[in-house]
Amino acid sequence: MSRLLIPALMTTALLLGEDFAEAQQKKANYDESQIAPYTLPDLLQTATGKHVSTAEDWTQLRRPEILALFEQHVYGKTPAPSTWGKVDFKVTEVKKDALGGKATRKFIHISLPEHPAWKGMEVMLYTPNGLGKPAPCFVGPSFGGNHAVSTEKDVPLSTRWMRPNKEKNIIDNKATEESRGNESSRWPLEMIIAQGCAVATYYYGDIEPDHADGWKEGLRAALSKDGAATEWKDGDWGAIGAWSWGLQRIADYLETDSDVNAKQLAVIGHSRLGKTSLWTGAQDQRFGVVISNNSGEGGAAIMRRNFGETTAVITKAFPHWFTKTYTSYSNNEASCPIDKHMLIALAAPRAIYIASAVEDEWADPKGEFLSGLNAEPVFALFGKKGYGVREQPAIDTPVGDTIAYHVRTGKHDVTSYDWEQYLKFVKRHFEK
Ligand code: GTR
Repeated sequence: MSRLLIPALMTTALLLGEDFAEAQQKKANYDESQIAPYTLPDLLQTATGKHVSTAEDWTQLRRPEILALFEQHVYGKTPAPSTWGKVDFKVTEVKKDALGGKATRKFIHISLPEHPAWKGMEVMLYTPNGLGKPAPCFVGPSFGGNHAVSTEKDVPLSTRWMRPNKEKNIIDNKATEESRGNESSRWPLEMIIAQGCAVATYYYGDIEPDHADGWKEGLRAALSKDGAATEWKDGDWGAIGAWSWGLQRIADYLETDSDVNAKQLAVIGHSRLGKTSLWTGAQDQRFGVVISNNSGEGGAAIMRRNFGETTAVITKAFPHWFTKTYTSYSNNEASCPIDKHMLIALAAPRAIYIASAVEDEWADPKGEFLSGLNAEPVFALFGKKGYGVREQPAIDTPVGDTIAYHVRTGKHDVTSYDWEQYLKFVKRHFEK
C-alpha cells in the first residue's frame, strides 16, 4: 500500500463509528410490534441455582456474580489498583470568585507517576460559596472539555484530540477559542450552584481519544502489560471502563476536599457517557446516586429488545467502548447471560435515575424504562421502592422513588428540565 494512502484511510476509519451509527438510524426498527418475545435473565437466581430472597444474599452472593458477568461480557475488567500504583492529585488553581462570586472553581491535575506515558486528566470543580457545609457533588465526564462546559473565558482550552465537528468548532481534531461554552447548555452551572450543589467534571478524551484505535495511545495503553498496547483480549476493559476509571479517581480526590461532601456523590453522564455513569455506579459504591441520561443501547436499554440501536450496530460502530466479547452478542442477544435490568440492580440500594427523551427513539426510551422496572425486586430486598407504576409514564411526568424515571419532550440531549429533576432527586436522597 502506498504510504500516502495510509493517512487518508486512517481518517476514514476514525469517522466510521459515528457515520455508520448515523446511517443505521434510518434503517432501525421503531415498531413495537416487530419486537420478538424475549426472556430476561433471572436477577435473583445464583449460578448454583439458589434463589436470592434477602438483601444479605444479594450483597454477598448474587451482586458479585452479576458484576463479574458485566466485566466478562460487556465492559471488561478494570485493572486492580496495583496496576496503576500511586495516583497524584495536584490542585493547580483555586479561584474563589468564579461565576460572579457565587462559586469557587478549582482545577486538579490527576496523573500516574509510575505511568508517565498517560498525560493525566484535568478536573474542573465548582463548589458553591457561602453554603456553610460541604456540598453534595455531581461527578460526570464531558464530551467537549472543561472550556466547553463552562463559559468562563479563563478556563484553559483542552489541547487533547477531539472528534472532528465543524459545528462545534473542532478543527483538525483540536478545540479552538470558538469552541468555548459549546456544551454549557448541558451543564447549567449557575442553576446547580444556586441549589447548593457542586460539580466535578473532566474531558473524557483526557483518558484516551474516542476512536477505535484510542486504546493504543491513552490510559489503557500506558497501563497495558506490555506497555505497548499490542494486545486487546476478551475480558480486557473497553473505553467505557477507562472513562469510568477517571470518574472513580475524581471520587478519590473529592474525598480529600473539604468543600465537598464525599458521602453525597452523584455520578452523571449523557449517552455514551450515560453508559459510563451506569458502569461507574455499578463498580463504585461511593456514588450514592447514579444518573443515566439517554444512555440507550449499551447503557440502560434492554438489549434483547430489537428497537432503535442494536448490539450488532453498536459493536460494529464502536467496538472499542466494550470488551471484545460483547461483539459476539450481535444478533445473538438471547445467549448473553446479562441484560440491563441487572446493571440497574447493581446500583441497589442506592438511588438511580433513568431519563429518556421522546424523540430519542434510537436509545429506545421504553427499553430504558423497562430496565428500571425489572430491577425493582432487588431494591425491594432492601425495602426500597421503584417507579410506583408499571407502564411508561406520560411525557414530562417523572415517576419513582429510589428508582426514578422520566421521558421528556424533545431529542437526545441534556436539558435544564433534566437537571431540575436530578437536583430534586439528589436532594431528596441525600437529605433523607
Ligand atoms: C451514537 C451511539 C449511541 C450514543 C451516542 C452518543 O452514535 O449510537 O449509542 O452513545 O452516539 O454517545 O452520543
